Amino acid sequence: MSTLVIAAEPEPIMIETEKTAVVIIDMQRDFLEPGGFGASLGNDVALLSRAVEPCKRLLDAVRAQGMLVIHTREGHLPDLSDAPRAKVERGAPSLRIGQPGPMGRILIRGEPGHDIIPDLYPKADEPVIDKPGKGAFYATELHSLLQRHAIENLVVCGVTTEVCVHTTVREANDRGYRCLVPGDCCGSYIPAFHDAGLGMIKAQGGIFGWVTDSAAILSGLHR
Ligand code: TIU
Repeated sequence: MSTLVIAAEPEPIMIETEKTAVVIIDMQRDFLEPGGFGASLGNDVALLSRAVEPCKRLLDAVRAQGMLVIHTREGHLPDLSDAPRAKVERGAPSLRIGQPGPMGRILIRGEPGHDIIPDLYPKADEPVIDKPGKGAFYATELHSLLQRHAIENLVVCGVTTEVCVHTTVREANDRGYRCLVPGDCCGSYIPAFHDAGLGMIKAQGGIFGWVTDSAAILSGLHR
């Protein structure tokens, strides 16, 4: 077991690699590519692409260490039985969840748009958590999976910073996990919300967790 000290705000954090999982939130074509759910809500999806390379570098490094890597995907069953009406009713009617788009039905499990982008594709042995909500703990097996692996710390990456990353960090914090968020491995359609989201995590002595960047984690891993 190796113990890492990672430079972070509000203070450095010490983590044991075997008790730490890297969770990559929703790096799906539906959020990062034109014609998907993110675009249907009126967003410029190109803003998310800057998180891809840092995530890739981090994944390469943590995979080499044998750390647990978990991916999540937001999406719904084809019959929409797990999609609340309040969620489906958002956005222009022709572009709502379940409607056909260039990458298949929007935000529906099994459709091309629901898949993870090729650059960050999960390895065969990495768990993929399908989630109907914004948080990765709501209505999923994530907590029991982490408990089975005796995980105490999460490195949370992905999109979007203030929506699914933030909701997941809040859920994880209430369940007792220490959350470390590398800001350059996260992205938002709204840059000010990205900054504010990271600010909220580390404020008040780290009320939800720690904020760092991929370079600090890589340097902690290689020290
Ligand atoms: N709209 C938006 O910013 N995000 C989402 O709907 N889902 C995730 O963040 N994955």
